[in-house]
Amino acid sequence: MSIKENYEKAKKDYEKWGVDVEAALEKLKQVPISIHCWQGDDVSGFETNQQELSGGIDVTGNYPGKATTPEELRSDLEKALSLIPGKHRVNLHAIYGETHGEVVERDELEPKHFENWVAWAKENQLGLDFNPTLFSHPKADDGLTLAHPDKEVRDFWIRHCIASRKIAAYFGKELGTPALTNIWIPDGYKDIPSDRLTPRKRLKDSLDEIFKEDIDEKYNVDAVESKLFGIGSEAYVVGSHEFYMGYAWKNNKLCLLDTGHYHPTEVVSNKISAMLLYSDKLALHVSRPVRWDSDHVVILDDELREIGLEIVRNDALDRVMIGLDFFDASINRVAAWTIGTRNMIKSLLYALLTPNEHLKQLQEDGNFTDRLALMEEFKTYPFGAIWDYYCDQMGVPVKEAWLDEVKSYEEAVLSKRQTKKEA
Ligand code: RNT
Ligand code: ZN
Repeated sequence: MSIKENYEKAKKDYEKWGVDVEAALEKLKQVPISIHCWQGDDVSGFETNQQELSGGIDVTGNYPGKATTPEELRSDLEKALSLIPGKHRVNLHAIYGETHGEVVERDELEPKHFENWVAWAKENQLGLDFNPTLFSHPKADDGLTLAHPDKEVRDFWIRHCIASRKIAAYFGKELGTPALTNIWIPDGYKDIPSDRLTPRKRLKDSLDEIFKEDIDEKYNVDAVESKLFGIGSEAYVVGSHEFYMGYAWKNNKLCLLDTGHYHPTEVVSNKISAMLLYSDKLALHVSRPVRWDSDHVVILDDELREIGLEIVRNDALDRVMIGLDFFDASINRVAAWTIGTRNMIKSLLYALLTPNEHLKQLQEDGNFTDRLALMEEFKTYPFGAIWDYYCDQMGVPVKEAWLDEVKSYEEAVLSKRQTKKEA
């Protein structure tokens, strides 16, 4: 049977439950995923005086062929994007600026250092998002930045964050779609603090300074990302969930929830509906923690499906800014992007093909038997046939065919990089 025939047959199964499959695919096409550039080079960036990765995050693995120049990274991203259905966004970090051999301090970064990215985004019809980089830097070596006791250090990072928001506004203006600027800082302590409040007061003040600079939300939208612990900040993180949730809601900023930043049995899927009751928008870093905040490549597991369902069944596709955040250096990096992003999209499709209204009604009626029975049965509905058809329609490889393309790319491009380096 052809892809189309399989699709037509599968469609009937879903239509029996009142699911409009065509409308679901139309909706799915409109949802941009913000793809993080940093999977392509293990969060290295292109700073002239490049520092080792710090901030309590870690990338493990040494799969050959990582991007070491902006051209390589963009080429790898293009490859991945050609294997992912839909129009998406690329999420940059400040360390990905291009200063052409010049040392430019982070508080002096300007839009011009990102003009190649913008030109590329225009060519590829992509939106861009942004992050100030408050790690991998001598001024972050003691694990404190915006909450640092030394005002000079704080001021440096405040200036960097303001510079970043301006760069993001430039993206927004040039590309006609607002950039999301997400502030994440590593600040915390390895061991039990004797004072939890003072650093939090300082972080609050620093954020106030950063956001004093008024930037049109047509061009830039701000988010803040919390965390539970990091390597070296096991006992205490200044920017905890409650800290940023309070800050965001009081100051009209977006809360960004990273799926690896909560207690092991605490899930982001259960937070979405609660948070959307009190704020218009929410941002996500979809990641996969394995025993810790390990940032494994996103797979189609229960939690990813539940996240997709929560976004779709609450009609929040335009209220939740979906971004990805994983970095695995032990596998082909283009494959990592492709796997993770295709899975994110699959979870949304799965949710769009679920008869959510019917299931909601069962719950209202107290019919928990049918609720459980149907939710389980829908798991083995012919979802794959609809997904294949969607990929085909969107002009990207069907099923695992994308893997051959990654392998050819590895042979033709990535493996040459390795040889070049060894030579
Ligand atoms: C770290 C945060 C943060 C980073 C990126 C590189 O725990 O998740 O979002 O992963 O900024
Ligand atoms: Zn994150």
